Amino acid sequence: MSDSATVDYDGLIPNNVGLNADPRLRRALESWHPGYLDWWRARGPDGFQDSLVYLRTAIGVDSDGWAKFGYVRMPDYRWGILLAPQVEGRTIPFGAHKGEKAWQEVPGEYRALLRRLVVVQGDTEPASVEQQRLLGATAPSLYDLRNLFQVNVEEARHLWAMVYLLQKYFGRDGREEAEELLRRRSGDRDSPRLLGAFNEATPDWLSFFMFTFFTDRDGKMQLQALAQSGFDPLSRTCRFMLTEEAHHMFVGQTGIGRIVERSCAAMREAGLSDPTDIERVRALGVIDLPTIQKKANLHFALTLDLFGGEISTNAANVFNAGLKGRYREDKIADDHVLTGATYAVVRLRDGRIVTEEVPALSALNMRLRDDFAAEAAAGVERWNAIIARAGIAYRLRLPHVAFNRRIGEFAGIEADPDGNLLSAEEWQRRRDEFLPSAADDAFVASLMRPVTEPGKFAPWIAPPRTGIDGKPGDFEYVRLAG
Ligand code: BYC
Ligand code: FE
Ligand code: FE
Repeated sequence: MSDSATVDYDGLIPNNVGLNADPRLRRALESWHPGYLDWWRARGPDGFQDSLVYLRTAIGVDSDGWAKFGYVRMPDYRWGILLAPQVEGRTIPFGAHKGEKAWQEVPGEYRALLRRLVVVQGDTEPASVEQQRLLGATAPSLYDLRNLFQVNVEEARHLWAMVYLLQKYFGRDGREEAEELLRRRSGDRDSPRLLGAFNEATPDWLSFFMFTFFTDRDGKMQLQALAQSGFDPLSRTCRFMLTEEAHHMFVGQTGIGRIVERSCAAMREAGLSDPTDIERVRALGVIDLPTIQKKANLHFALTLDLFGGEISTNAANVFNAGLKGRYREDKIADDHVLTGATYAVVRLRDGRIVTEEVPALSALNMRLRDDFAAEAAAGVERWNAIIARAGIAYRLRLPHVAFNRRIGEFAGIEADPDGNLLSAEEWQRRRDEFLPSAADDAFVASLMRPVTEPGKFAPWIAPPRTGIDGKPGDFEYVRLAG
């Protein structure tokens, strides 16, 4: 058993899980490695594979000094297997086994449930890399290009994190699942990724920033819930993944913030006071706020679907089993068993949207989603503060949870962003008021021209306040290969 905080960097696969002492596992991972590299080259970032990218690489698992920065060619990135340190005497924090010793091996009765969670988590990681594959060609700056690639290599490391669990703890099925993770493909008709949002396109940088703001935040919430797991290796893996996740959401929060800032500044400079005068705002070469709102509507709804149904026996089962907890379970003051507790769920009843108390165990997806929505709303307010500082009368907001859903209570109805139910006809007629229209997408696409000179930014986005790793504004974050 390895409980080491030092990372072995000598072998093919950097790790702190004692790979050298486990030849069977090492062979399994080493034989998965070539297929992984093939996947990275074929489905990872298109181009740029010979460029030197100023990336951070995880080198330890201590809270400070866990990463180092340096120029790396992406295929040479040291994707490693890193677990947060083992907590001595840890017990299962919730569910029917609460208080028992945390599992170091897969509990036989929950093998299938656990495998499913690991596979779903693992599937999203390469999916996001595939979705972002073409964005490098239109990056608004070298700074943004570098951030894209940082997110990509870390999501790919998250795939390694799950593949490690599959290969170490799930034998033959685990090895098969690890192959399947490289085989399924985002958006593929015959072999799509498992969850809806991970089969959507990420066609432009506005979408990329929305994705990292909303969908990576689902990643954070789900990883937080899995970090509570009574299956200790899953908990430790997820705890370390969370250290990387913060940067992904930073990219989204600040990316949209910089777009909003630039749009507002351009309007002021031109003396435009009506942010909904889309034609005139667009003529300035910046993205109008209503289009940003529509993109937010799209990505928020897609991400809400990732939480599963509001009422879910799957969620109750994985909680009872001690496999997946609530967001910050360790900070919640209740019995952590939840028999008899209730939770308020927004539901559809007789064609109306109502709030209803239901057994808390069946509402765990809803609860996690509420935690997500509260955090997302706080992030939106930071964008609104930028708009307010510019003296422009406009507010961005999250749409109602019933808006444009494909999973759960509201999958079968249509609603506007205020939560008013609409007939199918009215939805069709008014769709383009709520979601990006073909014309909106075409306008955003028209702005997507690459800027590759150090320190320069595309005209639709403001520069960041500070550089990565304290670097100055004109730092060459990516040295493009000839
Ligand atoms: N699309 O009981 P229900 C990340 C299925 S993101 C398609 O309501 P459950 C990342 C469901 O599988 C975090 N199918 O839901 C972010 C079930 O099928 P079965 C990823 C869906 O099971 C950015 C049926 O519908 N991690 O890391 O409680 C970049 C009934 O489901 C969807 C996780 O999600 C959907 N959206 O909840 C990179 C954590 N939703 O079993 C990375 C692990 C539901 O009847 N996963 N279905 O055949 C889970 O905890 C759960 O699987 C879910 C679904 C929360 C996703
Ligand atoms: Fe991830
Ligand atoms: Fe992420």
